[in-house]
Amino acid sequence: MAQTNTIFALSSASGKAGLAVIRISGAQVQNLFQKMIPIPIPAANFMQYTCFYDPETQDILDFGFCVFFTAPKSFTGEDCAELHIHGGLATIQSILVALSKIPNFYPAEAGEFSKRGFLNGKFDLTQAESLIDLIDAETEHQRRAALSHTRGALHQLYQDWWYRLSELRAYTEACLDFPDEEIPDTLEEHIFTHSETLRAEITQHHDTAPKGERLRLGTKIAIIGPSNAGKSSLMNYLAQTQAAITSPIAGTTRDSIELHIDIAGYPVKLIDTAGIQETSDPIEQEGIKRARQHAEQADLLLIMFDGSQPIADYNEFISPPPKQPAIIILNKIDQGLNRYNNIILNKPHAHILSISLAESSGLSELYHAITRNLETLAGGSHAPIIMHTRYQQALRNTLNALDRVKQMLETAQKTDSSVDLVLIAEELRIGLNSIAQIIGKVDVEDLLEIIFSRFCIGK
Ligand SMILES: Nc1nc2c(ncn2[C@@H]2O[C@H](COP(=O)(O)OP(=O)(O)O)[C@@H](O)[C@H]2O)c(=O)[nH]1
Ligand SMILES: [Mg+2]
Repeated sequence: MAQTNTIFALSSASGKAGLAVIRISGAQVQNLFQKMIPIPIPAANFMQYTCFYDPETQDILDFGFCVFFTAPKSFTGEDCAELHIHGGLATIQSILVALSKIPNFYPAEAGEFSKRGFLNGKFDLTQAESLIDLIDAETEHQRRAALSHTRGALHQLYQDWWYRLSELRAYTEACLDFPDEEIPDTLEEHIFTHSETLRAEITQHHDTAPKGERLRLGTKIAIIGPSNAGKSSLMNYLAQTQAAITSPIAGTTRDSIELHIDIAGYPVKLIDTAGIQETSDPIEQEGIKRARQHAEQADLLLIMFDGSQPIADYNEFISPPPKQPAIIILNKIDQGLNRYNNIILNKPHAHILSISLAESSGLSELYHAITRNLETLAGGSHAPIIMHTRYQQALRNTLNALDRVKQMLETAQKTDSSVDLVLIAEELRIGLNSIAQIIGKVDVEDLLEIIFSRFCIGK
Protein backbone atom coordinates (compact mmCIF):
# COMPACT_ATOMS: atom_id res chain seq x y z
CA MET A 1 0.00 0.00 0.00
CA ALA A 2 1.65 3.23 -1.14
CA GLN A 3 1.73 5.95 1.49
CA THR A 4 1.93 9.48 0.15
CA ASN A 5 2.89 11.14 3.40
CA THR A 6 6.40 11.16 4.67
CA ILE A 7 6.35 10.73 8.44
CA PHE A 8 8.87 11.64 11.12
CA ALA A 9 9.21 11.21 14.87
CA LEU A 10 11.68 11.12 17.69
CA SER A 11 12.49 7.41 18.00
CA SER A 12 14.72 7.61 21.07
CA ALA A 13 13.21 8.25 24.51
CA SER A 14 11.90 11.72 25.18
CA GLY A 15 13.91 13.79 27.64
CA LYS A 16 17.48 15.01 27.87
CA ALA A 17 20.24 12.69 26.67
CA GLY A 18 23.61 12.73 24.93
CA LEU A 19 22.10 11.81 21.60
CA ALA A 20 18.64 11.58 20.07
CA VAL A 21 17.52 9.69 16.97
CA ILE A 22 14.83 11.00 14.66
CA ARG A 23 13.35 8.56 12.17
CA ILE A 24 11.83 9.60 8.85
CA SER A 25 10.00 7.36 6.37
CA GLY A 26 8.17 7.84 3.10
CA ALA A 27 8.48 8.38 -0.62
CA GLN A 28 9.84 11.90 -0.27
CA VAL A 29 12.57 11.33 2.31
CA GLN A 30 15.13 12.38 -0.30
CA ASN A 31 13.79 15.94 -0.08
CA LEU A 32 15.59 16.18 3.24
CA PHE A 33 18.79 16.55 1.31
CA GLN A 34 17.74 19.65 -0.52
CA LYS A 35 15.90 21.26 2.35
CA MET A 36 17.73 20.49 5.57
CA ILE A 37 20.94 18.58 4.89
CA PRO A 38 23.57 20.30 2.72
CA ILE A 39 25.23 17.16 1.36
CA PRO A 40 24.46 14.76 -1.50
CA ILE A 41 22.38 11.71 -0.52
CA PRO A 42 24.87 9.33 1.14
CA ALA A 43 25.26 5.69 0.14
CA ALA A 44 22.55 3.53 1.75
CA ASN A 45 23.22 2.33 5.32
CA PHE A 46 26.32 4.52 5.81
CA MET A 47 26.52 7.22 8.43
CA GLN A 48 27.44 10.62 7.12
CA TYR A 49 28.55 13.60 9.20
CA THR A 50 26.53 16.73 8.40
CA CYS A 51 24.89 19.94 9.59
CA PHE A 52 21.13 20.29 9.85
CA TYR A 53 19.52 23.51 8.58
CA ASP A 54 16.11 25.05 9.01
CA PRO A 55 14.53 24.79 5.52
CA GLU A 56 13.04 28.29 5.72
CA THR A 57 15.49 30.44 7.68
CA GLN A 58 18.64 28.46 6.72
CA ASP A 59 19.75 28.70 10.39
CA ILE A 60 22.05 25.90 11.50
CA LEU A 61 20.09 23.88 14.07
CA ASP A 62 22.58 21.16 14.96
CA PHE A 63 25.32 18.95 13.58
CA GLY A 64 25.52 15.19 13.76
CA PHE A 65 25.01 12.19 11.50
CA CYS A 66 22.45 11.06 9.00
CA VAL A 67 21.82 7.59 7.58
CA PHE A 68 19.77 6.87 4.49
CA PHE A 69 18.03 3.51 3.87
CA THR A 70 16.70 2.75 0.40
CA ALA A 71 13.31 1.07 -0.10
CA PRO A 72 12.61 -1.78 0.37
CA LYS A 73 15.67 -2.42 2.56
CA SER A 74 14.49 -0.44 5.55
CA PHE A 75 12.39 -0.98 8.68
CA THR A 76 9.23 0.29 6.97
CA GLY A 77 10.04 -0.97 3.48
CA GLU A 78 9.98 2.64 2.30
CA ASP A 79 12.85 5.07 1.84
CA CYS A 80 13.93 5.94 5.38
CA ALA A 81 16.41 8.20 7.10
CA GLU A 82 17.69 8.58 10.63
CA LEU A 83 19.10 11.79 12.02
CA HIS A 84 21.44 11.29 14.96
CA ILE A 85 21.45 14.64 16.69
CA HIS A 86 22.33 16.06 20.11
CA GLY A 87 19.77 15.03 22.70
CA GLY A 88 18.85 18.42 24.18
CA LEU A 89 15.17 19.23 24.44
CA ALA A 90 15.43 22.46 22.41
CA THR A 91 17.61 20.82 19.75
CA ILE A 92 15.16 17.95 19.29
CA GLN A 93 12.26 20.37 19.15
CA SER A 94 13.97 22.63 16.57
CA ILE A 95 14.69 19.69 14.24
CA LEU A 96 11.10 18.39 14.58
CA VAL A 97 9.74 21.87 13.76
CA ALA A 98 12.11 22.14 10.78
CA LEU A 99 10.96 18.75 9.45
CA SER A 100 7.33 19.83 9.63
CA LYS A 101 8.19 22.75 7.32
CA ILE A 102 9.05 20.38 4.44
CA PRO A 103 5.99 19.82 2.19
CA ASN A 104 4.21 16.47 2.81
CA PHE A 105 6.24 15.77 5.94
CA TYR A 106 3.98 14.97 8.91
CA PRO A 107 4.53 13.87 12.53
CA ALA A 108 4.03 10.09 12.80
CA GLU A 109 1.21 8.59 14.82
CA ALA A 110 1.87 5.94 17.48
CA GLY A 111 3.02 2.74 15.80
CA GLU A 112 2.91 4.20 12.30
CA PHE A 113 6.43 3.13 11.31
CA SER A 114 5.72 -0.45 12.40
CA LYS A 115 2.33 -0.43 10.70
CA ARG A 116 3.95 0.61 7.42
CA GLY A 117 6.57 -2.12 7.87
CA PHE A 118 3.81 -4.70 8.36
CA LEU A 119 1.75 -3.43 5.41
CA ASN A 120 4.84 -3.56 3.21
CA GLY A 121 5.43 -7.18 4.20
CA LYS A 122 8.62 -6.56 6.20
CA PHE A 123 7.33 -8.66 9.11
CA ASP A 124 4.11 -10.31 10.29
CA LEU A 125 1.88 -9.25 13.18
CA THR A 126 3.56 -11.52 15.73
CA GLN A 127 6.90 -9.90 14.94
CA ALA A 128 5.40 -6.41 15.12
CA GLU A 129 3.77 -7.15 18.48
CA SER A 130 6.90 -8.66 19.94
CA LEU A 131 8.71 -5.43 19.13
CA ILE A 132 6.58 -3.85 21.87
CA ASP A 133 7.46 -6.77 24.14
CA LEU A 134 11.14 -6.21 23.38
CA ILE A 135 10.86 -2.53 24.25
CA ASP A 136 8.89 -3.35 27.41
CA ALA A 137 11.18 -6.22 28.45
CA GLU A 138 12.60 -5.56 31.90
CA THR A 139 14.13 -8.93 32.69
CA GLU A 140 16.52 -11.21 30.84
CA HIS A 141 14.01 -13.96 30.05
CA GLN A 142 11.40 -11.44 28.86
CA ARG A 143 14.06 -10.01 26.54
CA ARG A 144 15.08 -13.42 25.20
CA ALA A 145 11.51 -14.47 24.43
CA ALA A 146 10.66 -11.13 22.80
CA LEU A 147 13.83 -11.17 20.71
CA SER A 148 13.20 -14.69 19.47
CA HIS A 149 9.63 -13.71 18.55
CA THR A 150 10.75 -10.55 16.70
CA ARG A 151 13.18 -12.75 14.79
CA GLY A 152 10.23 -14.85 13.63
CA ALA A 153 10.00 -17.88 15.96
CA LEU A 154 6.21 -17.55 16.25
CA HIS A 155 5.90 -16.53 12.62
CA GLN A 156 7.56 -19.78 11.48
CA LEU A 157 5.37 -21.88 13.74
CA TYR A 158 2.08 -20.27 12.71
CA GLN A 159 3.08 -20.01 9.06
CA ASP A 160 3.82 -23.74 9.03
CA TRP A 161 0.44 -24.60 10.58
CA TRP A 162 -1.29 -22.21 8.20
CA TYR A 163 0.39 -23.86 5.24
CA ARG A 164 -0.43 -27.41 6.35
CA LEU A 165 -4.08 -26.53 7.12
CA SER A 166 -4.35 -24.81 3.72
CA GLU A 167 -3.10 -27.95 2.02
CA LEU A 168 -5.57 -30.11 3.90
CA ARG A 169 -8.41 -27.78 3.05
CA ALA A 170 -7.39 -27.61 -0.63
CA TYR A 171 -7.20 -31.42 -0.74
CA THR A 172 -10.66 -31.76 0.82
CA GLU A 173 -12.16 -29.22 -1.55
CA ALA A 174 -10.55 -30.86 -4.54
CA CYS A 175 -12.17 -34.15 -3.51
CA LEU A 176 -15.54 -32.36 -3.22
CA ASP A 177 -15.36 -31.61 -6.90
CA PHE A 178 -14.74 -35.25 -7.83
CA PRO A 179 -17.61 -37.49 -8.82
CA ASP A 180 -18.25 -40.02 -6.02
CA GLU A 181 -16.32 -42.93 -7.47
CA GLU A 182 -13.14 -40.90 -7.79
CA ILE A 183 -12.83 -39.86 -4.14
CA PRO A 184 -9.73 -41.67 -2.88
CA ASP A 185 -10.43 -44.43 -0.33
CA THR A 186 -7.86 -43.02 1.98
CA LEU A 187 -9.32 -39.49 2.08
CA GLU A 188 -10.85 -39.70 5.56
CA GLU A 189 -7.79 -41.35 6.97
CA HIS A 190 -5.63 -38.66 5.37
CA ILE A 191 -7.69 -35.84 6.91
CA PHE A 192 -7.79 -37.61 10.27
CA THR A 193 -4.03 -38.20 10.48
CA HIS A 194 -3.06 -34.71 9.39
CA SER A 195 -5.64 -32.81 11.43
CA GLU A 196 -4.83 -34.85 14.55
CA THR A 197 -1.09 -34.18 14.19
CA LEU A 198 -1.84 -30.48 13.85
CA ARG A 199 -4.22 -30.61 16.81
CA ALA A 200 -1.55 -32.15 19.02
CA GLU A 201 1.08 -29.60 18.00
CA ILE A 202 -1.25 -26.62 18.38
CA THR A 203 -2.53 -27.90 21.75
CA GLN A 204 0.99 -28.19 23.11
CA HIS A 205 1.76 -24.61 22.10
CA HIS A 206 -1.67 -23.33 23.23
CA ASP A 207 -1.02 -24.74 26.70
CA THR A 208 2.07 -22.56 27.13
CA ALA A 209 -0.21 -19.52 27.59
CA PRO A 210 -0.10 -19.56 31.44
CA LYS A 211 3.72 -19.62 31.24
CA GLY A 212 3.63 -16.70 28.82
CA GLU A 213 1.38 -14.75 31.14
CA ARG A 214 3.78 -15.32 34.04
CA LEU A 215 6.70 -14.27 31.87
CA ARG A 216 4.88 -11.11 30.85
CA LEU A 217 3.27 -10.08 34.15
CA GLY A 218 5.40 -11.86 36.72
CA THR A 219 5.14 -15.19 38.55
CA LYS A 220 3.22 -14.75 41.82
CA ILE A 221 5.25 -15.94 44.78
CA ALA A 222 3.58 -15.64 48.19
CA ILE A 223 5.48 -15.94 51.46
CA ILE A 224 3.14 -17.38 54.05
CA GLY A 225 3.33 -18.93 57.48
CA PRO A 226 2.97 -18.12 61.16
CA SER A 227 3.96 -14.79 62.74
CA ASN A 228 7.58 -14.14 63.54
CA ALA A 229 8.94 -16.87 61.26
CA GLY A 230 11.00 -14.33 59.30
CA LYS A 231 8.67 -13.86 56.31
CA SER A 232 9.25 -10.12 56.03
CA SER A 233 12.98 -10.65 56.50
CA LEU A 234 12.88 -13.08 53.55
CA MET A 235 10.95 -10.58 51.44
CA ASN A 236 13.60 -7.95 52.15
CA TYR A 237 16.39 -10.39 51.39
CA LEU A 238 14.91 -11.47 48.02
CA ALA A 239 14.06 -7.90 47.04
CA GLN A 240 17.39 -6.55 48.33
CA THR A 241 15.57 -3.65 49.97
CA GLN A 242 13.99 -2.92 53.31
CA ALA A 243 10.48 -2.96 51.84
CA ALA A 244 8.80 -4.73 54.75
CA ILE A 245 9.10 -3.87 58.44
CA THR A 246 10.54 -6.74 60.44
CA SER A 247 10.37 -7.02 64.21
CA PRO A 248 10.25 -9.59 67.00
CA ILE A 249 6.69 -8.46 67.76
CA ALA A 250 4.16 -10.94 66.38
CA GLY A 251 1.67 -9.35 63.98
CA THR A 252 4.04 -6.67 62.63
CA THR A 253 2.92 -7.28 59.03
CA ARG A 254 -0.82 -6.66 59.03
CA ASP A 255 -1.46 -6.16 55.33
CA SER A 256 0.07 -7.87 52.30
CA ILE A 257 3.02 -6.16 50.64
CA GLU A 258 3.67 -6.69 46.93
CA LEU A 259 6.93 -6.02 45.10
CA HIS A 260 7.86 -6.55 41.47
CA ILE A 261 11.35 -7.98 41.37
CA ASP A 262 13.69 -9.85 39.06
CA ILE A 263 14.82 -13.30 40.18
CA ALA A 264 17.38 -14.92 37.86
CA GLY A 265 15.97 -13.02 34.87
CA TYR A 266 12.32 -13.87 35.58
CA PRO A 267 9.84 -11.17 36.56
CA VAL A 268 8.32 -11.98 39.94
CA LYS A 269 5.45 -10.52 41.90
CA LEU A 270 6.61 -11.22 45.43
CA ILE A 271 3.97 -11.01 48.16
CA ASP A 272 4.73 -10.82 51.88
CA THR A 273 1.69 -11.64 53.98
CA ALA A 274 0.45 -11.25 57.54
CA GLY A 275 1.38 -14.13 59.85
CA ILE A 276 -1.37 -16.68 60.29
CA GLN A 277 -2.25 -16.82 63.99
CA GLU A 278 -5.22 -16.74 66.33
CA THR A 279 -6.26 -13.14 66.91
CA SER A 280 -9.26 -11.10 67.97
CA ASP A 281 -7.93 -7.92 66.32
CA PRO A 282 -10.25 -7.26 63.33
CA ILE A 283 -7.49 -5.57 61.30
CA GLU A 284 -5.18 -8.50 61.80
CA GLN A 285 -8.03 -10.87 60.95
CA GLU A 286 -8.53 -9.03 57.65
CA GLY A 287 -4.77 -9.25 56.99
CA ILE A 288 -4.89 -13.01 57.61
CA LYS A 289 -7.88 -13.35 55.28
CA ARG A 290 -5.86 -11.59 52.56
CA ALA A 291 -2.86 -13.80 53.27
CA ARG A 292 -5.01 -16.88 52.64
CA GLN A 293 -6.34 -15.35 49.41
CA HIS A 294 -2.82 -14.68 48.18
CA ALA A 295 -1.82 -18.21 49.10
CA GLU A 296 -4.75 -19.47 47.03
CA GLN A 297 -3.77 -17.45 43.94
CA ALA A 298 0.01 -17.80 44.11
CA ASP A 299 1.95 -19.75 41.47
CA LEU A 300 4.57 -20.70 44.04
CA LEU A 301 4.34 -20.73 47.84
CA LEU A 302 7.19 -20.12 50.22
CA ILE A 303 5.84 -21.58 53.45
CA MET A 304 7.98 -20.31 56.25
CA PHE A 305 8.39 -21.41 59.87
CA ASP A 306 10.66 -20.66 62.77
CA GLY A 307 12.51 -23.98 62.70
CA SER A 308 13.79 -23.54 66.25
CA GLN A 309 10.21 -23.79 67.56
CA PRO A 310 7.92 -26.80 67.27
CA ILE A 311 5.81 -26.23 64.20
CA ALA A 312 3.40 -29.16 64.44
CA ASP A 313 0.58 -26.76 65.34
CA TYR A 314 0.84 -24.99 62.00
CA ASN A 315 -0.28 -27.67 59.65
CA GLU A 316 -2.62 -25.46 57.67
CA PHE A 317 -0.35 -25.18 54.63
CA ILE A 318 1.33 -28.53 54.83
CA SER A 319 -1.36 -31.09 55.20
CA PRO A 320 -3.13 -31.45 52.89
CA PRO A 321 -0.37 -30.16 50.64
CA PRO A 322 -1.18 -27.03 48.61
CA LYS A 323 -2.28 -27.47 44.99
CA GLN A 324 0.58 -25.36 43.66
CA PRO A 325 4.33 -25.93 44.01
CA ALA A 326 5.66 -25.00 47.45
CA ILE A 327 8.95 -24.76 49.24
CA ILE A 328 8.83 -25.26 53.00
CA ILE A 329 11.44 -23.14 54.73
CA LEU A 330 12.60 -23.70 58.29
CA ASN A 331 14.23 -20.43 59.27
CA LYS A 332 16.30 -19.43 62.33
CA ILE A 333 18.36 -22.57 62.08
CA ASP A 334 21.10 -20.58 63.86
CA GLN A 335 19.05 -21.23 67.00
CA GLY A 336 19.05 -24.97 66.36
CA LEU A 337 16.41 -27.16 64.75
CA ASN A 338 13.68 -28.11 67.17
CA ARG A 339 13.66 -31.89 67.46
CA TYR A 340 9.88 -32.11 67.12
CA ASN A 341 10.23 -30.77 63.60
CA ASN A 342 11.71 -34.01 62.36
CA ILE A 343 8.13 -35.13 61.68
CA ILE A 344 7.73 -32.43 59.10
CA LEU A 345 11.10 -33.14 57.55
CA ASN A 346 9.83 -36.63 56.81
CA LYS A 347 6.91 -35.46 54.62
CA PRO A 348 7.73 -37.14 51.33
CA HIS A 349 6.01 -34.68 48.94
CA ALA A 350 7.39 -31.50 50.42
CA HIS A 351 10.46 -29.62 49.37
CA ILE A 352 12.05 -28.55 52.65
CA LEU A 353 15.02 -26.27 53.21
CA SER A 354 16.63 -25.16 56.46
CA ILE A 355 18.03 -21.64 56.43
CA SER A 356 19.11 -18.79 58.65
CA LEU A 357 18.44 -15.31 57.40
CA ALA A 358 20.32 -13.92 60.37
CA GLU A 359 23.47 -15.85 59.52
CA SER A 360 22.91 -16.00 55.74
CA SER A 361 23.06 -19.76 55.63
CA GLY A 362 21.15 -21.96 53.18
CA LEU A 363 20.24 -18.90 51.10
CA SER A 364 21.87 -19.91 47.86
CA GLU A 365 20.08 -23.30 48.01
CA LEU A 366 16.83 -21.41 48.53
CA TYR A 367 17.57 -19.07 45.63
CA HIS A 368 18.28 -22.04 43.35
CA ALA A 369 15.14 -23.83 44.46
CA ILE A 370 13.08 -20.73 43.62
CA THR A 371 14.86 -20.37 40.26
CA ARG A 372 14.17 -24.00 39.35
CA ASN A 373 10.50 -23.45 40.06
CA LEU A 374 10.51 -20.28 37.96
CA GLU A 375 12.04 -22.18 35.04
CA THR A 376 9.16 -24.64 35.15
CA LEU A 377 6.51 -21.97 35.69
CA ALA A 378 7.62 -19.30 33.25
CA GLY A 379 10.12 -20.69 30.80
CA GLY A 380 12.58 -23.51 30.73
CA SER A 381 12.05 -24.68 27.16
CA HIS A 382 13.37 -23.34 23.90
CA ALA A 383 10.03 -23.77 22.14
CA PRO A 384 8.20 -20.47 21.63
CA ILE A 385 5.54 -19.66 24.21
CA ILE A 386 2.34 -17.65 23.84
CA MET A 387 2.73 -14.13 25.22
CA HIS A 388 -0.55 -12.60 24.04
CA THR A 389 -4.14 -13.64 24.78
CA ARG A 390 -5.02 -12.71 21.18
CA TYR A 391 -3.00 -15.68 19.95
CA GLN A 392 -4.38 -17.96 22.62
CA GLN A 393 -7.97 -17.14 21.68
CA ALA A 394 -7.31 -17.55 17.96
CA LEU A 395 -5.60 -20.91 18.50
CA ARG A 396 -8.50 -21.98 20.73
CA ASN A 397 -10.83 -21.32 17.76
CA THR A 398 -8.60 -23.38 15.49
CA LEU A 399 -8.52 -26.21 18.03
CA ASN A 400 -12.31 -26.11 18.38
CA ALA A 401 -12.66 -26.42 14.60
CA LEU A 402 -10.22 -29.36 14.56
CA ASP A 403 -12.15 -30.95 17.45
CA ARG A 404 -15.30 -30.81 15.33
CA VAL A 405 -13.45 -32.35 12.37
CA LYS A 406 -12.36 -35.19 14.61
CA GLN A 407 -15.90 -35.73 15.92
CA MET A 408 -17.37 -35.82 12.42
CA LEU A 409 -14.81 -38.33 11.22
CA GLU A 410 -15.28 -40.53 14.30
CA THR A 411 -19.06 -40.46 14.04
CA ALA A 412 -18.89 -41.39 10.35
CA GLN A 413 -16.63 -44.28 11.17
CA LYS A 414 -18.85 -45.54 14.02
CA THR A 415 -22.02 -45.37 11.96
CA ASP A 416 -20.25 -46.67 8.86
CA SER A 417 -21.49 -43.70 6.86
CA SER A 418 -19.55 -41.31 4.67
CA VAL A 419 -18.52 -37.99 6.12
CA ASP A 420 -19.93 -34.69 4.82
CA LEU A 421 -16.92 -33.18 3.09
CA VAL A 422 -18.59 -29.77 2.79
CA LEU A 423 -18.75 -29.50 6.58
CA ILE A 424 -15.18 -30.72 6.97
CA ALA A 425 -13.93 -28.15 4.45
CA GLU A 426 -15.85 -25.42 6.27
CA GLU A 427 -14.30 -26.33 9.64
CA LEU A 428 -10.85 -26.34 8.07
CA ARG A 429 -11.57 -22.89 6.65
CA ILE A 430 -12.58 -21.59 10.10
CA GLY A 431 -9.44 -23.05 11.68
CA LEU A 432 -7.27 -21.62 8.96
CA ASN A 433 -8.80 -18.20 9.18
CA SER A 434 -8.05 -17.97 12.89
CA ILE A 435 -4.36 -18.69 12.35
CA ALA A 436 -4.30 -16.24 9.45
CA GLN A 437 -5.58 -13.56 11.83
CA ILE A 438 -2.69 -14.09 14.24
CA ILE A 439 -0.07 -13.47 11.59
CA GLY A 440 -2.14 -10.88 9.70
CA LYS A 441 -2.63 -12.88 6.50
CA VAL A 442 -6.30 -11.93 6.17
CA ASP A 443 -8.01 -8.57 6.13
CA VAL A 444 -7.40 -7.36 9.64
CA GLU A 445 -7.90 -3.59 9.31
CA ASP A 446 -9.80 -3.24 12.65
CA LEU A 447 -7.24 -5.35 14.39
CA LEU A 448 -4.41 -3.20 13.06
CA GLU A 449 -5.79 -0.11 14.75
CA ILE A 450 -5.92 -1.92 18.09
CA ILE A 451 -2.49 -3.47 17.77
CA PHE A 452 -0.50 -0.53 16.46
CA SER A 453 -2.09 2.06 18.74
CA ARG A 454 -0.32 0.25 21.62
CA PHE A 455 3.02 1.26 20.14
CA CYS A 456 4.76 4.43 21.15
CA ILE A 457 5.37 7.30 18.76
CA GLY A 458 8.52 6.73 16.74
CA LYS A 459 8.09 2.95 16.54
N1 LIG B 1 17.75 -15.69 65.13
C1 LIG B 1 17.16 -15.35 63.99
N2 LIG B 1 16.26 -14.35 63.94
C2 LIG B 1 15.68 -14.06 62.78
C3 LIG B 1 16.01 -14.76 61.59
N3 LIG B 1 15.26 -14.24 60.57
C4 LIG B 1 14.49 -13.26 61.10
N4 LIG B 1 14.75 -13.14 62.44
C5 LIG B 1 14.12 -12.21 63.38
O1 LIG B 1 12.82 -12.69 63.66
C6 LIG B 1 11.95 -11.60 63.94
C7 LIG B 1 10.70 -11.72 63.06
O2 LIG B 1 11.09 -11.51 61.70
P1 LIG B 1 10.04 -10.98 60.65
O3 LIG B 1 10.75 -11.01 59.34
O4 LIG B 1 9.40 -9.71 61.08
O5 LIG B 1 8.98 -12.17 60.70
P2 LIG B 1 7.49 -12.26 60.11
O6 LIG B 1 6.56 -11.96 61.21
O7 LIG B 1 7.37 -13.70 59.69
O8 LIG B 1 7.40 -11.32 58.98
C8 LIG B 1 12.76 -10.33 63.65
O9 LIG B 1 13.21 -9.81 64.90
C9 LIG B 1 13.91 -10.83 62.82
O10 LIG B 1 15.07 -10.03 62.97
C10 LIG B 1 17.00 -15.81 61.66
O11 LIG B 1 17.37 -16.47 60.68
N5 LIG B 1 17.51 -16.07 62.89
MG1 LIG C 1 6.08 -9.80 58.62
